[in-house]
Amino acid sequence: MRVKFGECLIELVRGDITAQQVDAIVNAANSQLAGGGGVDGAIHRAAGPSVMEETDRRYPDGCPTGSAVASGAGELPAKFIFHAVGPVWRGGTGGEPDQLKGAYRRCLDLAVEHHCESVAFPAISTGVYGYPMDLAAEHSLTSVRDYLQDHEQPSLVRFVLFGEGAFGAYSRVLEGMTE
Ligand code: AR6
Repeated sequence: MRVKFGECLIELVRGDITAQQVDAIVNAANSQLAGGGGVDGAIHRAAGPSVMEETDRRYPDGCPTGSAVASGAGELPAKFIFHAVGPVWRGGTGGEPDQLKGAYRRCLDLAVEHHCESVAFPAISTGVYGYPMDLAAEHSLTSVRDYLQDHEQPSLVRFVLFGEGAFGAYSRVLEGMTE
């Protein structure tokens, strides 16, 4: 599914984020940038050890929740990896929506700074971090749409969704944005 906002496109696909042919892929990292399971594990396995070496060297203090940092992409087809730290879901009253939106916005700023025309995101925080899928779809798509309407770049933002549930939730929200 694809929807245009001005000159920019938001696209939803099902699949594995490590296989994406885009300028930058986004990792769902933790604030220590210590690696882990889920998307993080898959990205580091596919990219090889140079990525962790680089993040250890450049970001010894990690990355705060709601933000992101950039590295090279090792053996992946992308040019960059943006390591985004989404919030752990604690019921929604601890600022989780603002933190999730902030993580997406910071990645889009990094994309612009690094001259990336295309960026692929996973559904940050919806795995181990427990963010409810419907709310994550609404908050992340709203954040990206607002950014594209304000900045008119990057040209392509692709959400790479792992399961049927994630794809359905994001599709419903994106469809609602076209009405
Ligand atoms: N491609 C696309 N999506 C994926 C992939 C993949 N290869 N693998 C899983 N997903 P998660 P979080 C989906 O847990 O909730 C790590 O240990 C998955 O189904 O990867 O932000 C980190 O080190 C889910 O919908 O990230 C952190 O400690 C979504 O990606 C912590 O998990 C995100 O799930 C971050 O947790």
